[in-house]
This record gives sequence, structure tokens and C-alpha cells, in this order.
Amino acid sequence: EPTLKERLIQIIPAKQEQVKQLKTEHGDKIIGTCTVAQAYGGMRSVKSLVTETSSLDPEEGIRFRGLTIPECQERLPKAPGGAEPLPEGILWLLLTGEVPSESQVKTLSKDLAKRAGLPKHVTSMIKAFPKEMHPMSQLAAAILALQSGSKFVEAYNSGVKKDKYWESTLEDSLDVIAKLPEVAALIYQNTYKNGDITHKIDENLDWSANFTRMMGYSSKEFDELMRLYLTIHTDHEGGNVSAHTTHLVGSALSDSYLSLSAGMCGLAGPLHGLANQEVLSWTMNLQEKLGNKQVSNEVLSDAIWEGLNAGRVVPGFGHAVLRKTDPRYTCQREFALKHLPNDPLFKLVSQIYDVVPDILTKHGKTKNPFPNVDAHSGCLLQYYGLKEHNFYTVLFGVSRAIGVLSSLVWDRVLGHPIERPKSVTTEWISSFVNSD
Ligand code: FAM
Repeated sequence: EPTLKERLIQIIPAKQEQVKQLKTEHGDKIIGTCTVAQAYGGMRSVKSLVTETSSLDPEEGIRFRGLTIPECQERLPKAPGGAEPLPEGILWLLLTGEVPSESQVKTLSKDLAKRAGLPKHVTSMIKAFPKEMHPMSQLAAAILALQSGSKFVEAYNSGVKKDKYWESTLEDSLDVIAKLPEVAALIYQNTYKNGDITHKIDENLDWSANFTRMMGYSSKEFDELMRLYLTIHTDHEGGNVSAHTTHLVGSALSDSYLSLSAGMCGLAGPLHGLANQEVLSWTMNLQEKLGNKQVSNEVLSDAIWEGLNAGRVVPGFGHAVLRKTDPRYTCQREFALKHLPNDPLFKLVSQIYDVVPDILTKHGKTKNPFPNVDAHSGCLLQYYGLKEHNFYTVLFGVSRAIGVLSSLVWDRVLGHPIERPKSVTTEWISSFVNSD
């Protein structure tokens, strides 16, 4: 059976040919337009990016290379005795568009384990970070510091041809994905625990289980949760802030480290990845305010309206593209129903799910009153003892790296150019609309 790189070498020529043909034969076909409202409105729905790895439907949610989340849960290889997909499997799927075999995933796990290990300057830098520095800032900085090992930079400087750029980008991407669990675990240990990782990477363990061990967790159920978590947060097509930023920075031929670090800075914003930390703090505040007991839907609704009326958003609800409950929310809810049905916080999260869509509909502003991925993840993590809210977005980031770096590899395969859309001024728009 071919390894990941061997399989990519087999697949790539046909895809390059297809894109070349599309560009020459249909290059002038219009796939989207842009209105004044869209230009001012964050380019919502403007079709102007190509991302191969996943696609988001407003009603159905994400499909990774054509597969829904339940299909991934069913078809991707699992750990022995496990029920959730291994993140290595989705990495393979996102890169190749194919479901890997068990043995291909095992080989990939071993390859990642071999690539793990941090240079000394990175470990000492993380250890020197003050505890007050947000873990996402630590993550972005650590990824930047790892850039000293970039194989793309080496290849570029030695004059490697453009059609080979993808190979060193793949190497860098696999290296950084392999190293991220240790980076994240060290940030965790440094910020909240005694400062050191005691687990040594085990080539016979999967990438995710090595990660949880380094963080100091060894429960089989938590391993399963993390495999699911690290699979479903990988990718959400190309226009979200972390994916688009990684692609944009990468389009300047910045390597995987520079591009990913930039993407992580975007993920750290409260309207994007940081929402998962905000959700748990918000939910626990609500729990405390309600006297840590079960209350009626009316009492809960009143408490939620209070925050809304004070001008705050309900974190974890709404989405720029989705118009239904996020399937990433649904699969986490199913995990909770299976493993922690009686957890008081899960019960509250469920009750919030019962009342918030109606509240946000009455509130009348948001285009989507349903929950997104972030509305559920914190509740699961805290159940297994991972209670440090500020750390949650780092887990999101470790997973997101898989998606955005797979996309970056394809940007290089297809030779996408530097991104440079045209901007206009308000004066230009004003005279344009008046000239009609
Ligand atoms: N609670 C209260 N108001 C909300 C709301 C919510 N959950 N979601 C949207 N709105 C408001 C929004 O602030 C805007 O108000 P203004 O016109 O006063 O500015 C209005 O409804 C229209 O917004 P929209 O078009 O429905 O949403 P956007 O596409 O502008 O924004 C989100 C999308 C996700 C940024 C927005 O829904 C939000 O702020 N949600 C809460 C934060 C959150 O959960 N973010 C995580 C998103 C997640 F999927 C991720 O990236 N990880």
C-alpha cells in the first residue's frame, strides 16, 4: 500500500491537469459577483476562493472531501477498541480525498511520532512565557519559533523549482502537525501545572493519545473525546478567518510555520475560535446565577435575555454561513448523551439549546439562531477535568492546523498565485453607484 506521499504523487498530475484545463477553457466564466453590501459586509457568500479540502453547506454543514461528520465517524479508521475516528485519518482524507486503510493510518501515526520533538530554543521559550500570557499567543509565538526548521525555506533558497514546492510544504506541514501536541501540552503544563511533560512520545500510540498523555490525561474515554474533537475542528472550508489567513499569508510563499502562526492569531479572536472559551465561562456564570440548580425554561430564558439586553452576544450561537444546528455541535451532543448524560453542565447546555433558538429569533438580529461547534466543546472538556477555559482554543488550533495545512499543500500543488483582490474606496463606490 502506498504511503501518504506516494499516494499524493499518484493523484496530483490528474488534478493539476484538470485545473489547468478549467483555467484555459473556462477561465472567463463568472462564478460569483460582489455587491456593495458584500464589499462592506465581510464578503459574505462571495465565491472567490478555491479550497479543495472541505465544503460548507448552510443547511447541512461541513463535508470533508465529500464526507459528512457521521460518515467520517463511520468510515475513518479508529483506535483499537475505539468508536471515534483517528485524526490521522482525516489528515489523510483532507490531503488525498480518499479514506485511508487502517495500516496506512498506522504508518502515518508512526511517521508523525518520528517527526515529533521540539528544538531546545522552543521549549525554553515556552517555559519562559509568563503564566498570564494567553495560551493562544503562546501557541502562535511557538509556531513562529519552530520556523527555523522549515524545509521549504531550505528548498526555496537552494533554487528548487516551483512544481516541487509542494513536497517541502508537505514536509513542513507534517513536521508542524507532529510537533503541535508537544507545543500545546508544554503550554498547558507551563501555564497551569508543574511546567514539565513527563510522557515520552510512543510510536505505538496514535497522535491524539500521545497528546493527551503529554497533557497528563490517561482516561480511555477522554482519548476518544479528543480524537473526535481533533477530527471535527480540522476544517470548515476556505473563507473562515483561520483558513483564509493561512491561505493568504501562504500565498506570499511564506512557509507552513509563518502561515499557520498567522492563522492561529485569527483563531484567537472572540468571534472565531476564542468563542469556545467564552461559552464555558458564560455557561458557568449562568449556572452560578441560577443557584446551581435546575430551573424552568422561563427562568433560564429571563437570565439569557438579561445578557442580550445588555448588548452582549450569546456565545456559541449564530454563524456566518450555517443556517441550521452545526453538525459539529450535534456529534458532540451525541457523545455527551452516550458518555455523560447526567452531568449537570451538559443538562444546562441541553436546556440552553432548547430555549436559545427561540430567544434569538425573537431578538431578531442574528441570521442563524442555532448553536455552532463552540457551544458544546467546553462542557465535554470540563467533564473530564480539563477546566482551564483559556486553553480551549489551543485544542481547536491543534486540530485546525490539519485542515489549513492540507489546504496549503494543495495551494502549492496547484501553483496558486499571490492573493491580491482589488480594493476600492468609499468615494469610488459613491461615484460608481451615482453613475448608474
Ligand atoms: N447573540 C446575539 N446577537 C447575535 C448573535 C448571537 N449569538 N449572533 C449574531 N448576532 C447579531 C450580530 O452581532 C449582528 O448584530 P449587529 O447587526 O448589531 O452587528 C446581527 O446579529 C447579524 O449577525 P449575523 O449576520 O447573523 O452574523 P455574522 O455573520 O455577522 O457573525 C458570528 C457570525 C458567529 C460572529 C455571530 O453569530 C456571533 O457573534 N456569535 C457568537 C460568537 C460565536 O459563537 N462565534 C463562534 C463562531 C464559530 F463557529 C467559530 O468560528 N468557531
